[in-house]
Amino acid sequence: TKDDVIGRKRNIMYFHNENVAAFHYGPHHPMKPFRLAVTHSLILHYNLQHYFTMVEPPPATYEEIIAFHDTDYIEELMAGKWRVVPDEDAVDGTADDVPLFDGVYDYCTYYTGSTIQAAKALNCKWADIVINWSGGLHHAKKAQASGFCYVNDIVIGILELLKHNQRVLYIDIDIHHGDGVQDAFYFTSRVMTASFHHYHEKFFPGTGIVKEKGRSDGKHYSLNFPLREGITDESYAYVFKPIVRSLVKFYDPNVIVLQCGADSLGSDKLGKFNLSFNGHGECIRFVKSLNRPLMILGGGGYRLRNVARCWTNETAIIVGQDDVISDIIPEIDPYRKCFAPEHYKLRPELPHRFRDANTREFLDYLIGVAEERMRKIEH
Ligand code: VJV
Ligand code: CA
Ligand code: ZN
Repeated sequence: TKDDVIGRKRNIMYFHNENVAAFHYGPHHPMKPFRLAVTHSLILHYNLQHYFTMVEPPPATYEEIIAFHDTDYIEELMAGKWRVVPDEDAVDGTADDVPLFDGVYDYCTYYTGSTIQAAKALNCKWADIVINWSGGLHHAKKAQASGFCYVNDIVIGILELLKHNQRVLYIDIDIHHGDGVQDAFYFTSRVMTASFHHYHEKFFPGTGIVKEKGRSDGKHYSLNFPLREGITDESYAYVFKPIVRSLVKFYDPNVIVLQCGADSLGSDKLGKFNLSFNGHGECIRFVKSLNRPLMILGGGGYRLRNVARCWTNETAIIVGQDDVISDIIPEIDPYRKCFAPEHYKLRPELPHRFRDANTREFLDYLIGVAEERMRKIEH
């Protein structure tokens, strides 16, 4: 394909366990696992499965999950009951974010199982690129659920990759800060984390400022790009491309993990950015063009039809079919009615709801700080 100008054709594997889409966080909760069924169906109805090997992986085991998480915490999750923490007033408010719905532990085993098998496929060199749209739950902590995330499949997947790879680069384009992954690897130089996110003191999770740069052996191996609201395709590419290019040059990762949260799109229910399908997809195309073993994960995304559009388009980008497939949603897709308001288009224009508050000076400042840090990590 046109993306593999010098390289050979890249072997792609797609991991999906259909059980993951049947769970429900509860009425009116913004996170809807059903979006994964709509995404998977759209990918199949665009016939993209012709270009990758599709795998239905087993659920993660308890042993695999406790490679990162505390056993006491996981037992709570399995029992479906949070331990009562006396005088912790925060619990009430945040519990709405991470409700203990029916089968919550099983749900975690499905999305995490896919990420683990994806990591193993990269480790064994069965695949050059692996995809798991159900993964990318970047907020879960060692002993605490947070921000719609209970088990951190990304951390568990990276731990698996570290068995065969000296250096893992993690890039996160979800609109929220990838705090759970950053915290897990804050003290090591074997994982470099770079999160691009909206930062505002009132915007969840309230971390991810430039000053968070890693500690001890991990000093300079955490990077944060706290962006202001309304960022456009042009401004985003202006920071993303040079930074990621330098990261690969200076850090020289053996493998890249890319969390592709779709809540950075314009018109997301929780988001505040103005990215289009092309602008978001351009990040995936750019990372792919760097020709390193690559793991593609999902993440946030709260306008169901746009999540399905975004990740279908990005699957097409990965397999090199994005400029070939029709921009009209296939008529045979059983979920086609979901795409009605925008005339069944795959990549409709999205309304710009926020003025771009990211000035050129501010973006240059972010790039400048990051480049200075990156010179310190050269091998
Ligand atoms: O902003 C917060 C925390 C609060 C306390 C809990 N209330 C419900 C909301 C405010 C301070 N949480 C964020 C979490 C965002 C998680 C993003 C996850 C990801 O995309 O990065 C990766 C998958 C938040 N924003 C919006 C909501 N929570 C929200 C939660 C609800 C809700 C409406 C909004 C939970 C239940 C219901 N409505 C019924
Ligand atoms: Ca992010
Ligand atoms: Zn998010």
